[in-house]
Amino acid sequence: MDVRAAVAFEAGKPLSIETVQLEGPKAGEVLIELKATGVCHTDDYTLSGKDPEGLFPAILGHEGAGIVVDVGPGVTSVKKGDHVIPLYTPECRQCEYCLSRKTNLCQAIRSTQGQGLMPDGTSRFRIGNQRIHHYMGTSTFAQFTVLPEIAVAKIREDAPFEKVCYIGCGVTTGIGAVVYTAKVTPGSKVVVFGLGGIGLNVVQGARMVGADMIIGVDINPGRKEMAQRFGMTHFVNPREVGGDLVKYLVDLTKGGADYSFECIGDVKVMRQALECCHKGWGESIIIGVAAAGQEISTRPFQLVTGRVWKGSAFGGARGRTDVPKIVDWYMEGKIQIDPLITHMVPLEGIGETFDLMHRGQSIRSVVKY
Ligand code: NAD
Ligand code: DAO
Ligand code: ZN
Repeated sequence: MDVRAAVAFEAGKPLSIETVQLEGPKAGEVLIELKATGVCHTDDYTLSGKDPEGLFPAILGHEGAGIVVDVGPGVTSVKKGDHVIPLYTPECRQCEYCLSRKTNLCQAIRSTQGQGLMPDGTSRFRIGNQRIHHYMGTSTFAQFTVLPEIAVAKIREDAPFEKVCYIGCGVTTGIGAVVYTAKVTPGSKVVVFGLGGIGLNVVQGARMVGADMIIGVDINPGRKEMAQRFGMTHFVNPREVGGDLVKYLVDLTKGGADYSFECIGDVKVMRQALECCHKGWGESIIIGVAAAGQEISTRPFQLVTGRVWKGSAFGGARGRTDVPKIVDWYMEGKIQIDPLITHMVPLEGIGETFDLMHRGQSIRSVVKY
């Protein structure tokens, strides 16, 4: 079928709106009509050419929501008409990783997904004879996309697509890191470094689980008001702290954070996030993705004395199980999404959303199909 899509032909070049040909679903796969997609920093990172694993030409996008319009042979978990969120982290419930219950990093389709292909090793997108790669297994910058059924979460039908698409990445990454990775306990002292599309969701996750002190750290004072609305109790601008930021935060928390979250992707900040944690038990969760080749460091004694360094991908969420629950939390008013969606555009306006992101003027832009 012919599908309108924003195609990334080359690194560093703007996306181009094209008509592409999409082949239908094969065994175990579903065809989804996307209704909305968020535009995330990771799409921008890949488009910029800085992502060493970036493949071109490709259809980017990994934060979508839509409706199943066709299913291939053998599909049992979803049917035509179901509302779904595509998952860049699938959940097969059968691989060693899924069965371990220790990780959400299902490996069932990992190798082909990393090559920009469907599990049978082919791409379903092309323009004439030119193959177009899939991206993160989702390719949501297209009106229609094909995914394996293990990579779609079925959600309730009254949830608005243009809001819950954000649960496909940013919301789940932030809230999940609090709930599933760190398992933050009520009464905790939490420090969140970076109050963007991810960090604000960490803040609201911390509030949801009953943290007492939620300190937000950002060099952009413009983030303070929104973070307060999401539950931040104290704001710290590192540029206004006279001396050592770590000491300042340890003093503010009277001994150190129970949990800290790095939501920037800066290896120097990752060190500060670990070292502001409480001796003996403080845990620091790295969410930010640092540039290729970067390394983290600290004095090993920081770990010997009980601080814990962890990472979190997609908030540690098991997509098919946890994403529908997060949609419920939104629909029940337990979490907010609407204020974070600062811009909404048609597919033709997608280029502008990257400009807004570069200027730090948006938190999340959504393309509504
Ligand atoms: P964003 O740009 O919206 O937010 C980053 C914030 O950090 C901004 O408000 C900025 O002002 C602030 N900041 C920058 N440098 C700072 C510094 N030195 N000290 C304090 N604040 C600083 O980005 P985002 O969309 O929230 O994404 C954050 C990171 O999370 C990115 O690296 C992204 O790639 C990553 N990410 C990770 C996952 C995962 O599963 N682990 C998923 C999605 C995104
Ligand atoms: O299993 O090795 C693997 C792949 C894990 C991918 C996790 C991605 C998490 C962070 C990337 C940012 C997503 C928008
Ligand atoms: Zn699996």
